[in-house]
Amino acid sequence: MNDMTQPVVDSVAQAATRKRWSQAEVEALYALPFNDLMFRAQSVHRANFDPNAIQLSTLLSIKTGGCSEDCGYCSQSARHDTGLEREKLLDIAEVVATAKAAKAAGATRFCMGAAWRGPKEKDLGAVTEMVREVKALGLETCVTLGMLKPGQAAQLKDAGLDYYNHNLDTAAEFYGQVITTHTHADRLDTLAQVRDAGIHVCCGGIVGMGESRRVRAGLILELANLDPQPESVPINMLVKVAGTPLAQVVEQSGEGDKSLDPFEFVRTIAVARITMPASHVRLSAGRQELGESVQALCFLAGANSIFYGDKLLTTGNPDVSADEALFAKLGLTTEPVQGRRCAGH
Ligand code: SAM
Ligand code: DTB
Ligand code: SF4
Repeated sequence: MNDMTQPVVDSVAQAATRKRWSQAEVEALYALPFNDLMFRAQSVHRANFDPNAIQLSTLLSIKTGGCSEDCGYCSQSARHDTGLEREKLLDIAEVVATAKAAKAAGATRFCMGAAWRGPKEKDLGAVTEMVREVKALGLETCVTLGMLKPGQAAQLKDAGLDYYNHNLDTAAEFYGQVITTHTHADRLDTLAQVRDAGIHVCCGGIVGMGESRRVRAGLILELANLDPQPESVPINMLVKVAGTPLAQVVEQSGEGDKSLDPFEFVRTIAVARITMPASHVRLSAGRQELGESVQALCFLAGANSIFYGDKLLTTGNPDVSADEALFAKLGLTTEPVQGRRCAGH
């Protein structure tokens, strides 16, 4: 591709006007020469956001382990022997103390995760109280509680919830190879309930589970064709947790114990950025394994959010001090709450 200007103009204009992407169009983005893909992603990113500002979300597992579901990647499923201890729902005081510390460290959003198929009514009451108290600290609030029943999203909205995280995780065609205890359609149903309640949607997925590029493109396609598109799109690199079925499958596959090629991960970020121009694309699980250079490529490809804090839910994340050092090296700044820039800046 010699004319470097026209494709960018096309992609920005089309992204602004188009309603639906096709599988072939998303696969064509993946197949671009790496430099062309990065240029297009950068152009879309700069038209929609400050290219040097990163949004920081901190995660806390408020209910760990013992989950009824069989998600093949997850350390918290009761069906996998990962050595993780099942815990009770945390006390509100502990959650608030952790949220205060996250705010002091610079996070603007606090995301509370529970290892549930979905919340029981009694548990939802406790979670809505956590949302109220965390919100009162001046943090944006996010929860990820699994599948919702009618009326539950409205209760969360009333408590002041800003975002609900519920991932499609992988394309519909591959879903049954990863999870059998609920369906891809169930996930879409909860996402619709969240949207209807007026809560911002945080929805993404996982790559590196042994899926093909076609499946990765299918995931991005499904996310980009949600209408409206999710405000936040976490892209997770599989963390291979010992004792989970997927860690075994990936390690025993023809690729030996190799992870997904890092350039394929960067391509996924770039394709997400191009197809979802106004969404925050979050570099999520797997940052420790990616290392500084690949993370820098991800920021260049349009990632503009991270999970910030020494732990994800049950696995490790880069230390806060390591992230501060990386941000300093790259001249990155942190985005204030509601820091999205208007197109055209
Ligand atoms: N139980 C709720 C649910 O499944 O929706 C919320 C918590 S669940 C742990 C949230 C997300 O974390 C999953 O949808 C998946 O995308 C991600 N995740 C979990 N384990 C992971 C792993 N080992 N590697 C990468 N991402 C993972
Ligand atoms: C998301 O997409 N990734 C986060 C958050 N949403 C809840 C969770 C990552 C979990 C990684 C494995 C663990 O720490 O248990
Ligand atoms: Fe349970 Fe969520 Fe883990 Fe699936 S991803 S096993 S639903 S905690």
